[in-house]
Amino acid sequence: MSQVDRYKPYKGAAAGWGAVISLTRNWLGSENALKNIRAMLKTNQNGGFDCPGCAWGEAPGASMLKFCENGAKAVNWEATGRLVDPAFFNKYTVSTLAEQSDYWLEYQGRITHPMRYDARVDRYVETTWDDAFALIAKHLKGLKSPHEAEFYTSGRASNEAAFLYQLFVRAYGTNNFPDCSNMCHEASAVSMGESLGVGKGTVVYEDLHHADAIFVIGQNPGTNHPRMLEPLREAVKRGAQVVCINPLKERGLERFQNPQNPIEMLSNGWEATNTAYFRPALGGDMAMIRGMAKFLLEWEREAQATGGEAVFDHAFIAEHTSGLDSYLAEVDATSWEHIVEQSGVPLHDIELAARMYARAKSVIMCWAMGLTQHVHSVPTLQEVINLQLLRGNVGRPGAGLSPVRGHSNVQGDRTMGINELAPKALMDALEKRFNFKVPRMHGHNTVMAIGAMERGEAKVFIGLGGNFAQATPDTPRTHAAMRKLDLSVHISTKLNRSHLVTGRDALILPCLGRTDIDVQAEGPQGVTVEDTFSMVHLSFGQLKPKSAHLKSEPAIIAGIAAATLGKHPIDWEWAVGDYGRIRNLIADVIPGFDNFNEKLLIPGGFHLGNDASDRVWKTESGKAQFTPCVLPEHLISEGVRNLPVKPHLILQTMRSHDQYNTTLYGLDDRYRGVYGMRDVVFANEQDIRRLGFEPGQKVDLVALWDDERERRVSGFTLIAYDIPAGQAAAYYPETNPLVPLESYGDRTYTPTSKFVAIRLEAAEASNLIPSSVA
Ligand SMILES: Nc1nc2c(c(=O)[nH]1)N[C@H]1C(S)=C(S)[C@@H](COP(=O)(O)OP(=O)(O)OC[C@H]3O[C@@H](n4cnc5c(=O)[nH]c(N)nc54)[C@H](O)[C@@H]3O)O[C@H]1N2
Ligand SMILES: Nc1nc2c(c(=O)[nH]1)N[C@H]1C(S)=C(S)[C@@H](COP(=O)(O)OP(=O)(O)OC[C@H]3O[C@@H](n4cnc5c(=O)[nH]c(N)nc54)[C@H](O)[C@@H]3O)O[C@H]1N2
Ligand SMILES: [Mo]
Repeated sequence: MSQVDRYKPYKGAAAGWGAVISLTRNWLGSENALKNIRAMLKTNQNGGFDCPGCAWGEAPGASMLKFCENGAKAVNWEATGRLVDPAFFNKYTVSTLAEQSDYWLEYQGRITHPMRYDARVDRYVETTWDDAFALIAKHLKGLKSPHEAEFYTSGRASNEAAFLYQLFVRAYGTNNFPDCSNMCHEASAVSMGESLGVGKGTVVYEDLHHADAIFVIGQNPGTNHPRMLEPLREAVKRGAQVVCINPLKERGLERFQNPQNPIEMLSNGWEATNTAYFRPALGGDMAMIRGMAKFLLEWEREAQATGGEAVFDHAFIAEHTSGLDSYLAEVDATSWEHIVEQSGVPLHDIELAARMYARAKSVIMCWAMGLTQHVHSVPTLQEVINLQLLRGNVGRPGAGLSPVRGHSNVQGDRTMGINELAPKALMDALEKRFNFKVPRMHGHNTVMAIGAMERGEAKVFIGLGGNFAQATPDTPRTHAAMRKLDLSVHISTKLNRSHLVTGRDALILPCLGRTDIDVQAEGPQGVTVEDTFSMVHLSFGQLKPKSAHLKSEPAIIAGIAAATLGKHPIDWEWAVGDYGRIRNLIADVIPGFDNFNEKLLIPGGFHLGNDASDRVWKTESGKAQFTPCVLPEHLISEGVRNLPVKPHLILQTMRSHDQYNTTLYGLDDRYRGVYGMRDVVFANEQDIRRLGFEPGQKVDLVALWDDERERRVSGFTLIAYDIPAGQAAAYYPETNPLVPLESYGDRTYTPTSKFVAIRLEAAEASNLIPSSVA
């Protein structure tokens, strides 16, 4: 392919024929095509397996085959016939493997045997499960304190695996649970927990059918939650409003950009439509939402003065909320100039958004990483909650708050207690049921765990899934920290970079995936997961495991636990013989899971319940809480500590269409018109020229931060793109070297992956290639 061909604006609709063609290419490239198609037919069906893609839920009673292009890619990727066996590891030293790309590493296939790193030959060599468990136990038992170990979890782990894992770790003696959630929806959990008493979404799938307006903020569902497009389309068709707030015009959402059914004329003559697309500054959402609230307040005061229809839901506010007055005082104190300047959205657009919001009886607010990966993500989300409370848009059909989760069971893992700061009630329940002293101190989150490794305080790392080395910020520094470990252990399906950033000892423990048949002592087992709507359901693998040496995640955890703790506090081997036994333990401890095994017989699973959606507020005040957060003074000076020089651009790091987090399925980003390459940076053509560069030129991106460390990625091609002035966008994980470990959200420790101040420098041997994407 010539370089010119690498940039082609995408003309088709999201999930149209382009998706089918890309899918077919993916399948035909697989050695297991037919089998995988058969497996696909069982995805998200009763008796089948839960899609290992995203956490989006199923429409209740859906009988049609439901899978999306990216879910199919996830299944196909896991179900590959290619194998990474001991012969493979014998062929390559770890240093040689480290020279390969992330794409190449995972493409090699499924890992077949437990492997142990042998530093003398710089290779992984085959080991036995017993030896692997004994090595882990030796290290764990040899630590001065249990807090010298870090237990990471990625959000694919099932409820059963997660529950056993946290039980083992707490019985061992620590709450060091860094997890992918720390880098993801932590801000949703913190803000909602504080304001509403529940750290999870308050809506269920059905609500989408009853909403008069759905706001999609900082989220790219066309790529990351493709099944969400369907209810959005359906909403527009029945006359509901879909409002997108996103600096990039994401394909899939773009259809919601153009006025479709003009409904009424606004007072000042603009046409109100039932779809609209607003493009804020990175991190400008809080100001935009504040502006909407300020308009509502103005209109409410007008209504009160003229005896018109109330804008606020006074009955709801009086009965269910607390803190309105101090919140409104804060709204009054926020100037329009500040709002417009910071949001990057013109005042009349903020007014239009407010009108659309106020016109809708029931509003659902959905969001993802565009809102959660900023310094001020918690106040931003509390502002979203404030707005919803003004009109009683919580705990009513068709209304609510919907943080759209990422990994297919990331929400369930938290429910099971994978939490460095778990609720007291959970700790009490564990202590009572299992009769051991549960540690109560704040454990390490992801950023803290890296710090502990860097200081040499953490000595053992165990990763239940994921790719810690690539998903985390400040890559070279994080890798150096990981290399200081005495032991690193990765429970994985596929080879990834984390396996190559070894401690003195290192193990790769290969596990069954979601698609694999899992047979234990009492026969084939299913696992459970919780989707973004708090629906819990069973998942049964369908494919014969690729190797007789694979163990399930629960079996691996049980093996580690038994070697380390014997039968304390449970007989681990007995528990994994039948996962129904683990579920009975869960039922004893975790609220909402009583009669767990019986409830799973309900087709489609059961809803966990959500106090806030029942208008029961488990907050400090016992009410839904208005929070008078102050708008940041300046985004840049707040977001970037002691900025040494003025940034050229603010960079967001995001996903392409052909990736699942650090897993790269391919090198295209079809909807953004990029083919065969990932080292690109999208910027506005005026910005590119203003900074003295040309589209197509290769540049280095240099992050600005107030320490001595140089943070640079090199040789990125500048793409002239439709992106607001002052902004840039590039792919994760390649740009993680630019995110300083110390740059994280207030109260969340979430790396600020959507707000990185950068300067551009001409790359050496600058190479001009044509590059313009619509
Ligand atoms: N196929 C596929 N599916 C996935 C994943 C995947 O990698 N591939 N990952 C899974 C995971 S773990 C997660 S968390 C989700 C992630 O799902 P998303 O959050 O959709 O993922 P990102 O690519 O990070 O996209 C962030 C979106 O927010 C916008 N944005 C960035 N900054 C701002 C801002 O300041 N304000 C606003 N309003 N918008 C902003 C970006 O333009 C982009 O559209 O997807 C899950 N599903
Ligand atoms: N710059 C930047 N950084 C980010 C983000 C961003 O937007 N920008 N997003 C953040 C977010 S939202 C998240 S969630 C994290 C993701 O962080 P992680 O969850 O750690 O990363 P993944 O890439 O999802 O993990 C992929 C690996 O999981 C393993 N795996 C796959 N399936 C299974 C399984 O069934 N069992 C087991 N045991 N292992 C399995 C495979 O070996 C694969 O290589 O990254 C975060 N990092
Ligand atoms: Mo995520």
